[in-house]
Amino acid sequence: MNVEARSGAHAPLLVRIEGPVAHLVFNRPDKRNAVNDALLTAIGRFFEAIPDGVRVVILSGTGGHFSAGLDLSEQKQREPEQVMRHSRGWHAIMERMQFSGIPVVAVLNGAVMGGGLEIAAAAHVRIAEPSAIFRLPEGKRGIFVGGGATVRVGRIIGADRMTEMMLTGRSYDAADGLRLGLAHYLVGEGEGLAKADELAAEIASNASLVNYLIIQSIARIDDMSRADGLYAESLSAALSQSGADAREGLAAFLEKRKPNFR
Ligand code: 1HE
Repeated sequence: MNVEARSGAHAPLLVRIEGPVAHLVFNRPDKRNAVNDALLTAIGRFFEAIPDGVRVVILSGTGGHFSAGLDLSEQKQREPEQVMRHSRGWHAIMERMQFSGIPVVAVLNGAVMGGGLEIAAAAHVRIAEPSAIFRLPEGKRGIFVGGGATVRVGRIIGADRMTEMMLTGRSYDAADGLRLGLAHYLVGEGEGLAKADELAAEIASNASLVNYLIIQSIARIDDMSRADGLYAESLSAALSQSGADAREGLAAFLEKRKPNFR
């Protein structure tokens, strides 16, 4: 299905489905894929009702940039209540993306800044190209982050490093991003989508319940006490190891063949 045809080539978000993989492409190249309300809403709508058969999502941006963050031209003077509601709207959509149960792979190049980095941090697998620049420029714009960075970016690079990053407005390049965990892979320029396709095929071949549990359980257990985390791990193990997929995985290993999961 090609939703692009339905929503028009100028839609802020292009959606293309190829077998089990949905490609979501930020499509505001003239604005460096800055996230306006229309783009954010389109991302939210997709994750609210992921089409049947989709097992992995790949996020990327057109025009050599992932995203330059919040569209600052839409940010007229706002009352505290409006800012609060807007930020909570970002949180709701980022949560939906992180916890939909469908793994998300992000291809990062050019600007991965502000809200763009917040979106990337809600993805589960991040591939950087050498042009990627990671930055939280909010402090330099006279504002604080509001799209989930304190929780997600802070967990990836640590609260201490995020504090310094915001205070100084520094940029990290792709090699830094790999070292710090902002990216899991660093590939050549223009090679990110091919790597994403390769990883998506690998991820899609897992049992969908196991992908679901990996996504749901690990991040939540990270929020729990040690005792609660271990208990939740056992529950997740019990859920996964009693089903048909576990039988198939075990049988395939013993029969020296590839498993064929649901
Ligand atoms: C934008 C935006 C934007 C570009 N909102 N319009 N994010 C930032 O503070 C990053 C702001 N952007 C930049 O620092 C630079 O644009 C880039 C380093 C990303 C790219 O530089 P460059 O030289 O390739 O492009 P440019 O000429 O700066 O920008 C091209 C156009 O995109 C230009 O518009 P034009 O009409 O003059 O052509 C820019 O105005 C426009 N553009 N970035 C609006 N962000 C949930 S809270 C999250 C809070 C945040 O994310 S704050 C961080 C915002």
